[in-house]
Amino acid sequence: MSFTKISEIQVEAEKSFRAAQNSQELYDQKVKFLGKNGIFTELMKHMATLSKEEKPQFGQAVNIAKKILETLYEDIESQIKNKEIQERMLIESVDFTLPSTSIEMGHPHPVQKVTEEIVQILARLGYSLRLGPLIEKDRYNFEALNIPKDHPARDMQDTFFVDKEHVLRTHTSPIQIHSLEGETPPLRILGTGSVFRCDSDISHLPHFHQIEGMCVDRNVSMADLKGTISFFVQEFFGSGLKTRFRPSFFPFTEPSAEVDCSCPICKGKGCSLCKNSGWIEIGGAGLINPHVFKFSGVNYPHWQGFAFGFGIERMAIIKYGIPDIRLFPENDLRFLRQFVK
Ligand code: FA5
Repeated sequence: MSFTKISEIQVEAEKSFRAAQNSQELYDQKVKFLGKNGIFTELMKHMATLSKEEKPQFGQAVNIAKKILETLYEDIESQIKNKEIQERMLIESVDFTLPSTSIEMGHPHPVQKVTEEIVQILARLGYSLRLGPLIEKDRYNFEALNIPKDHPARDMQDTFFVDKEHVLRTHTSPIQIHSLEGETPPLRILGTGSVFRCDSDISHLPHFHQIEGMCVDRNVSMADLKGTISFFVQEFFGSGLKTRFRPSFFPFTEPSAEVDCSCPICKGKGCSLCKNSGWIEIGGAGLINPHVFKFSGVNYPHWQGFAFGFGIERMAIIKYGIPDIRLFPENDLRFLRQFVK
């Protein structure tokens, strides 16, 4: 075994390293020449056949060749790895010119949509929005609205009691009282939000939504109330619809009326929604009862007023011909998606 053999193998290894096309091929060549069972390890076995003087020189020559090859390997490896990273980045990089995958956007719930629509219509008549607590003192939900304890009118609204003095508000009318107590007339306010009643069937929910309007000013009459509601009905349901008042009773308004509008589906001709009557009930209204002003310390008859209240789900049912009120809280996307626009 001559020293030339070492340089022959070194040259062959260098050639193989340089010929490698990728890091795996390069690694295979490293194993072949420098590995534990590689050609250089084989070479070292010939040491036994050498003389005492030749042995250290041979060993040193093998080690130098190995060192040179290891350095060369590292250089080529870093070049190949860089090239591979560049190639991978080209393949895997994000192509910003591709069309995006569609992302489904959320949209307002029909109750919110209808609320916003009503608020916008009445804002044009100078009404602005107020909110109130969902848990109300008995005083605000009943007492100050002229519904004393043991008054039969309390049975009109099946109440969820929180404790002896607090209820889940059964209507948005308490917002009237907060406004009368905290603000100075003239007032045009809207109160809206969740209300709760122990009630559940095809047209009643235990948790539903109302919107309430209150106008307090000088010389307010039923004609002003009717004019306001007629304007609203035509703007919300469509022009040409009529409004009618039927005598009714609410302790907080006097006189009181149930408000009907001509059926927006059949335009008054008669259909299943209006039960062939041509009319459909949308809420209650009336002139503010002087007792309510007295309870909240407002100077009556210097100030007078009217109020009206609608069920929001009911307004949506009428406008969109929805067959069952229970669809609103179900959150079935097939139902909700119909209100995207
Ligand atoms: C009231 O709640 C009065 N506060 C409205 C009012 C305000 C009258 C201001 C006068 C002046 P009523 O109980 O009728 O009234 O409810 C009003 C509307 O809420 C009804 O016309 C109906 O559309 C809706 N509503 C009532 N109960 C339910 C229920 N359980 N589920 C869904 N909607 C309901």
